[in-house]
Amino acid sequence: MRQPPDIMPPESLMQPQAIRRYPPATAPADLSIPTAGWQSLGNVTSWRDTPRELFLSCGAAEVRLTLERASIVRVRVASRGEFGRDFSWAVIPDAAPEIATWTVAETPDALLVTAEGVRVRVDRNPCRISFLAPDGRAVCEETAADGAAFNGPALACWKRLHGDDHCFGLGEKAMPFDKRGTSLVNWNTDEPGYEGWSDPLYQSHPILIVFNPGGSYGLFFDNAWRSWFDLGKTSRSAYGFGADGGELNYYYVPGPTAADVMQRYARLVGTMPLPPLWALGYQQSRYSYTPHTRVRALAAEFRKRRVPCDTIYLDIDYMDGYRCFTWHPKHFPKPARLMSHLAKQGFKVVTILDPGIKVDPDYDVYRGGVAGDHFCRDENGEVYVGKVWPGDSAFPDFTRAATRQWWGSQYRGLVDAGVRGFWNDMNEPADFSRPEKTLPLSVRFDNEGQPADHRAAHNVYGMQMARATFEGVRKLRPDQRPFVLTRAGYAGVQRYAAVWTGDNLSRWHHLQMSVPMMLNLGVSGYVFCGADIGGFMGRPDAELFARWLQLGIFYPLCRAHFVGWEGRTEQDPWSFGKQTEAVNRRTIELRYRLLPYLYTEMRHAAETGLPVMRPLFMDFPELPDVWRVDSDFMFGRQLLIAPVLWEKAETRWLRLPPGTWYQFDNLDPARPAVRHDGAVEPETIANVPTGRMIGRKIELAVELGAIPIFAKAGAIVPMREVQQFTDERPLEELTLELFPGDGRGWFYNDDGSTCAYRQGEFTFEEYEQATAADSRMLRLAARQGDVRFAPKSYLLRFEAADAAPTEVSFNDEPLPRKSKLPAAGREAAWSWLQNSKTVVVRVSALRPGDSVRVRSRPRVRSGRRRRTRV
Ligand code: MIG
Repeated sequence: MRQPPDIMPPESLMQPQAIRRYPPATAPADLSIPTAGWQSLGNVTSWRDTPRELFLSCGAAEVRLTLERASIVRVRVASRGEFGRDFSWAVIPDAAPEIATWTVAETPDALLVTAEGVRVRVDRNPCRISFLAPDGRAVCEETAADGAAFNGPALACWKRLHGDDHCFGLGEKAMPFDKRGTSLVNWNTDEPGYEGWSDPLYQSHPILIVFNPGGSYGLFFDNAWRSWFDLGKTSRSAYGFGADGGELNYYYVPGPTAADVMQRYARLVGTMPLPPLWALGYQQSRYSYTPHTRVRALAAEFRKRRVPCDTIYLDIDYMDGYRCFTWHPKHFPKPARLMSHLAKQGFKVVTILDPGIKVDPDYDVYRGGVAGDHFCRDENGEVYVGKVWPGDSAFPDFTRAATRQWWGSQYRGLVDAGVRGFWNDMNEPADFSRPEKTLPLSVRFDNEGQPADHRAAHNVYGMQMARATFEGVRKLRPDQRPFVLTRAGYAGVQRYAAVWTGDNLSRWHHLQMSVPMMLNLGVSGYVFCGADIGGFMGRPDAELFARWLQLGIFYPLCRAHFVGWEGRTEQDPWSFGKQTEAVNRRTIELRYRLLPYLYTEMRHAAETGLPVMRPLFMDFPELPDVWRVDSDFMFGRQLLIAPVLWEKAETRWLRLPPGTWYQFDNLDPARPAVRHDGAVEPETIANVPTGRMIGRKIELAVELGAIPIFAKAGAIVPMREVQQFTDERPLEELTLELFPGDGRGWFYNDDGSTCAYRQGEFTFEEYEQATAADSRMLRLAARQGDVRFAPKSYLLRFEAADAAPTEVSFNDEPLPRKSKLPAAGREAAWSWLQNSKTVVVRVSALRPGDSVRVRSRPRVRSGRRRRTRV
């Protein structure tokens, strides 16, 4: 076997790979690197350990294992024995360093590493690394045919797949929900009008979640070069990952549940910061709303028609010749005046920026960029000039700290004008002048002080632009939470920005596809995401837009956006006629009614890293074939959504997960909640124990206005009245939707926009619900924080009641029954709503420990004991 001796260790120390596998050949031609053949790691020739590390020598190659935070094990392999700089764009410093240690035991064939929560077996001949559960069960193994492999600068690693492993995560992918059997590439790409299977797209998240009903794990390949994953495509029983260069550097993230994996991964790369409340309202966008009179008219239309909306986006045409940080002098002559006019009506404006800076000596940002040496240079040291919207453009080097600071400070004008949010587009980075759609690979980057070419910097470019924006805006308005939206990113970008899934199409299958895309973004740690509602390119009809909106109110980022070519229908909620206008209004109103719940769940996500829009396999791993469910999902911890994703659908069927569920379409208070039994575990089928759940198929009628929603038994869902924008009125009364069963629920509240919540200026309430044969009880179990943000009154809605109760009591004191409830703030009272089968109770401020009980039989008085049956 011939190899260039300068890059490969002596042949005797490396083994040719028993099974040869190659990265998928989907790369543009100039990305392929001449290779000398793949070779895998040879035998362990020596080793030593410390309380948290294990060093292995395999001839000239070196392997390092480290015990990281949260029982995560890191593996680094240097084929020539030399590790480069230990640096990551994704991994954050450990906020709470643990002092966990491991022990290493030696056998003739292997080294056995034991730590809390994880075990590792290193086979010595040849060197192969397997991960085991604490009970010794093999979770993620390497056989002699697998393991680390090198080919010149290219590197790879292969591991076993079990028959019942399923592959999720990997961020933004237009691939099937379960990615087993596919291969895919991470190379941020501007892909307008992508389709199912288009790959790669705008973002790179090399975090794989291997779901197995018996125990899941994660594999984070922290390498920002062009990378690939082959998930059982080349070989049905193995998966591999690799990159064109950089280091073989990955993290094994133990489960056992998928949620455990996500929480541990969040410890590594961080979570999204809590967004401002307004960013959770409905957002309206168009390419572009211009001139300013049109923006004013749009805003007025929302308020006149009483369609709630918080945010209007200004796309590239607001700028002067697409020069970043400028305004078009004719179309937007007085931006500050426009902003304050809109702010008075409750609108927040988000403006777009692209990285390409127009080459124009009369343009101060260009001049400043040249003076500060902020632009990327080609291999000859000249500023690289590509082509984007402004024509000839230079590209700031966001991998350089000084450039990020400079960029961040440029936002002053926009911030001062009253712009509230910042949209970063085209930051793959896109370059129209090149066939490969991005800068040449030879372009140089600072790479955080270790100069490298575009191959090393490409996948983090967008992330670092978003970071520069986030950090800059935070500095300019230190008391306000920034809102940044980015198109490109790399693992960890969730710390700086929300993401939308780029240029989708106004087609039914794009609506369908957006669900698995969001779910996989969510399990990849990217909580705050959305797709362009209605589709960006093409034109939806009334039905598609209405259905898309009905799904879109459950995207954490709820934004309608489209290309607005003149003379074609707009994509506003009222653009499709009177009938769907009413439907769309009700749909958006539901989002606003749900805000207390959504905000609470977003806060939970910001703390834990767990997604808000979550796949059923997360909560119900035991449900058969749950890895296939890519159209139903949990919205937060209490609600299951079964969106209607098919044209002209009259019915919608689904299988409910285990437990009892209450169908409460549109969360419509006027209608009764309908009880359904979910999947059950039959003891036997034909006398053979199955150990498997049987899902019950149910079929629902879904007229155009219907949004099928199911609350799980015991669910407690905090809601409020409709507002036209999120900060129209402070929350006075909180509604708690209560469904029979035992359960817990939560409510989080704060000022909605500043960072004071970090100093304890928030209220967090935990409720507890218990249901017995003849009574239902709701209790405020605990309250944390500042009572200032607690509700002044509560409207408790005990849904799905059989009949009018005989008594409703507050802390055991009976409350008066009224045919109509008194206004909030008056006396506490209850009422029975026959049509919706609801017991409504209004009480004023609750203190921890306070409870409300609904009885359907006369109370057993104290003194008289109930007979216990023997
Ligand atoms: O080359 O700014 O994905 O949302 O409207 C197209 C214009 C540039 C692509 C973005 C899209 C945006 C559009 N942009």
